[in-house]
Amino acid sequence: MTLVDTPATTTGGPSLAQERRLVTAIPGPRSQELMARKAEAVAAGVGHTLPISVVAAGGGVVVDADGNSLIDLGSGIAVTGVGNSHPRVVEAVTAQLNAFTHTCFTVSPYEGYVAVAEKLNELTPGDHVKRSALFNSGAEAVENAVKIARHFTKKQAVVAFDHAYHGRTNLTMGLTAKNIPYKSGFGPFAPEVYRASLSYPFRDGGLDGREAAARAITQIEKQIGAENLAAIIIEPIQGEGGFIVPAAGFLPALVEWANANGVVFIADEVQTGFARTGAWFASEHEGIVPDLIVTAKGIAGGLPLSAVTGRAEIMDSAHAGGLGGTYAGSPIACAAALATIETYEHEGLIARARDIGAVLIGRLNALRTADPRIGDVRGRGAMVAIELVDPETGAPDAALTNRVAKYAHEHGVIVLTCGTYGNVIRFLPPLTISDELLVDGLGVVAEGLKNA
Ligand code: PLZ
Repeated sequence: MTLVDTPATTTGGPSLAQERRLVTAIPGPRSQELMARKAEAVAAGVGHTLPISVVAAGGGVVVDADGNSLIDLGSGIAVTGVGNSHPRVVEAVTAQLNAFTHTCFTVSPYEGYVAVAEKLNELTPGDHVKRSALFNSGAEAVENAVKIARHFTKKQAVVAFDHAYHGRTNLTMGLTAKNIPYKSGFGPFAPEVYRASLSYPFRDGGLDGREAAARAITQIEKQIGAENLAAIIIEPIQGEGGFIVPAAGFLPALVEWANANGVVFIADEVQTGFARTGAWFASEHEGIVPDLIVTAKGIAGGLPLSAVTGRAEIMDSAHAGGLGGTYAGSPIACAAALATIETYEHEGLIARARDIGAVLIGRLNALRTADPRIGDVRGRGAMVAIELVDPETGAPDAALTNRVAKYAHEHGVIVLTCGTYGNVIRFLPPLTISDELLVDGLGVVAEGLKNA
């Protein structure tokens, strides 16, 4: 590979050339320069999957300062569902920037916030009366969902699940299962957080959904008691924990038990939400209606916004002034969200997520047939993963996973890993990616497996 001094691209969006193009090694010299500055300026705890210097992105590619164009199979962790710098989003944000940038919604309100709340109330599962409140990050919204559930129930305990990920703030670290890298040394964690067993079909010895739910419910009843339990929080498909799709019937049984026992059921759809899984929300695949639903990431085309949406009687239980935040529901993020939601609708991206899923599942299953190191292929829509194992023992193979990811990165494909055991490669492409790029990216991953 030759080192070419290509000028940086500065205009992103879908008009960017949709191609994998390597003009330097990855990371190239300019990226390395930035990483050297970064090491001197940024806290060492802030790490990177792929240490490049991004200058533009759009459609299905990310372009770096060296002129390399990489295939984006990560969407900045499931955020840019509509693609980076989507023209509708750029236009809406620009108009809002020119009108006003900030007032604080709890000081002097504006329409964008209310319009986003209306849209969320309409799109989320269930036809009951709903209310929404907006925040900045997924973790902040999870914290608020728990606050609201505690206020409503006058109870304190919260149950999260094995392999869960809910954020990096103190309460959400406590809800998160995995020690390294999220928790180690950062405690003590918030009290009254308990953990129950998940349904993990690849690793729980054939328990069906109802059986796995019965196991979790017994743990909850014996160790906590419904009379002390404010809320159950769960990702309908676990994200960071390994793209674990629970067995059919698991989620409905938990919802049924929560409803019958005065426990608020919170679906954390931060990663699964907004068209990603081939439905607006992953809860729909199991026909469940959460009491509260937490959204973020894909909601606003890359701008920071999150929300809690749920039953009016629960949401309205907090006293006036009990919910808020300086930037919560920023007018710019709200403008982006309205344009983003319109784009999902207008461009048929829910159906597109299902098509992407068919390509992913089809190709990955074909690979699996020929390669027993791929223990499992799973997911829904454009949220799909492979779990890599030792074919003899079924033990997780994190080293292989890292080699494959590294190969993909060096060959111009952004893939992310995840999983409690670090042995899962996940695919979360922007829903605006072309089939050509998707297939090319998967081909590189296949080569990586062959080479590893
Ligand atoms: N809930 C289900 O997936 C964020 C973590 C990135 P924030 N997942 C990506 C990292 O390494 O920090 C996430 C999630 C689920 C909550 C969150 C938290 O969302 O916007 O990162 O706070």
